Amino acid sequence: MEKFRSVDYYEIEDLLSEDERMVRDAIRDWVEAEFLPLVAEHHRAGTFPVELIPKLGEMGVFGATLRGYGCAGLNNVAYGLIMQELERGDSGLRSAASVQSGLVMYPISAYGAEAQKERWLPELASGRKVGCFGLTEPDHGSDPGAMKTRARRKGDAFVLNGTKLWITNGSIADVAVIWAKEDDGEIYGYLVERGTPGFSTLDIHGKFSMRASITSELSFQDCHVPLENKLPGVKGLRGPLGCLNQARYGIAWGAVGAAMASYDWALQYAQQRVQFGRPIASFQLVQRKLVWMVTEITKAQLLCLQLGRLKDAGKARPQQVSMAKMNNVQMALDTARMARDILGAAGIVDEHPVIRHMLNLETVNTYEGTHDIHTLIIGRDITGFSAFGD
Ligand code: TGC
Ligand code: FAD
Repeated sequence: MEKFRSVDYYEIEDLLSEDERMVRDAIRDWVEAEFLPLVAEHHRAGTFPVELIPKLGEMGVFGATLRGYGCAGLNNVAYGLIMQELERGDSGLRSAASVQSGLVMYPISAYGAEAQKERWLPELASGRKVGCFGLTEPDHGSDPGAMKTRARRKGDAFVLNGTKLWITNGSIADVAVIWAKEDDGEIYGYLVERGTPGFSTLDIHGKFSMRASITSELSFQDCHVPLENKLPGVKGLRGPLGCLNQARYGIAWGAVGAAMASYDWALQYAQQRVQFGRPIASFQLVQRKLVWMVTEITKAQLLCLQLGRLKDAGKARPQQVSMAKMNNVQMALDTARMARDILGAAGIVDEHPVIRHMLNLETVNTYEGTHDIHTLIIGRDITGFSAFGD
């Protein structure tokens, strides 16, 4: 079957600039030529093609909206289109890019000292170095404000103790952005380098979702981090949550990519698969599913395009990002499940990409704030009442 077509039912193409289209097409071509031939094997093996990371850097994917320090300085719509194309390949590929960009380079750029920016941003932009982001803990996922990880000042170092769980790229990261509480009860960010005594990692196995992505546990046992590795520009939960705005924005676009890939595949399959002497695409119930998918994909495309324009104008609110993440990921998950159904038994094997997208999207629904947490963020915004108890 043809790899990808392009879902554009509402001529959204015309709303993009030539530069935005060029960036998208370059990433799309690369994903088709270099990534798709590898992904099924990595998915089976539960590995990530780490050798592609410098290539992503070369293409300007990492920290693409940042200016200077070797970053591409693209607008947010172009960045979103990159995320869409990477996730048409696999959610794990988009994850690697959004963690590096939104969760590692963004906090260094927004909250870091000049020396930290000069040291890390060019290396991360080029993909010569890899970063990870440690917020979630075994006992604190949706409620990171209650984290247990502690950073205590001792002489010329902060001493970190605690555990971070479910950390993308944890074991391959050269630098980990770790969020911990000091004795004043406030949360601060620290850059912890790989090899720092007291810092160890362990990969999580047995995943049925995000198999082509590395997910790790990070442990800190009396881990001494130099004073100059603290991010000086932020204090409180607003620090990590500010980073999540960036990554959630990328996920809203990425989910559309996974949905487009699933829909494209199901449409072609339905046109070719014959039952009762006719292509299954001719049956009304199959058409209803395909129509639902293309309609919801179109609405999601418009949602994230307008969000990108708002972001470029400096007007996007975190609650609007929550709406796009919540809606688009649910849409993508429903699309992938319907596409899997249209493929019948063929839908359960990895010869077709649909089941891989479907399983990945279970994670995407959960990470970066679960679907229900985003519902409650929007609920708080529109009603003025918090369901979180504050
Ligand atoms: P709350 O009282 O709402 O806020 C505390 C402070 O933070 C500020 N704030 C934000 N700032 C920037 N951006 C946002 N989106 C913000 N949301 C809140 C807020 O103004 C306040 O500031 P200040 O100065 O007044 O103190 O805090 P809360 O404890 O009630 O929590 C609210 C809640 C539940 C919405 C929040 O904790 C939350 O979003 N939970 C979800 C956790 C989450 O998303 N974790 C993601 C971990 S990283 C990850 O999953 C990476 S996956 C990577 C991949 O592979 O792609
Ligand atoms: P919980 O918070 O325990 O939630 C369990 C269920 O309870 C959910 O359905 C949730 O919606 C519901 N719930 C919780 N609170 C409420 C409430 N107040 N009202 C209603 N329902 C509620 N984290 C990082 O820090 N860095 C990473 O790089 C990272 N990468 C990840 C990669 C993968 C593959 C996965 C699976 C997770 C990753 N995470 C990462 C962690 C992720 O952000 C958390 O899993 C997520 O925030 C949810 O936390 P939890 O799993 O502890 O679920």
